[in-house]
Amino acid sequence: MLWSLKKLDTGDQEDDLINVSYKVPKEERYTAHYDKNENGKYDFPKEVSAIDHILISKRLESNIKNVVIDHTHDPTVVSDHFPVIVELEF
Ligand SMILES: [Ca+2]
Repeated sequence: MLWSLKKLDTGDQEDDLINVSYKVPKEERYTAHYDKNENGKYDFPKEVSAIDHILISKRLESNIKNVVIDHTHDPTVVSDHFPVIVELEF
């Protein structure tokens, strides 16, 4: 399981589960903000990390239509997490 969470660069993973984040461009693979310097501001990119994941069965990999991490809100105002969204097509 931990292997799936750490290996984000390829869908060719050795586990039964696929971390869908490999479909997101590297520069967009962050899911959370932590105000490390406690200044109340969103200091990108020093204060972001990838701690939220969606793992799916390898059997569903061919059904992935799109994966996005929604960074449209200000994490100091709303949630400090950015949602991971996977769209599957059947
Ligand atoms: Ca800050």
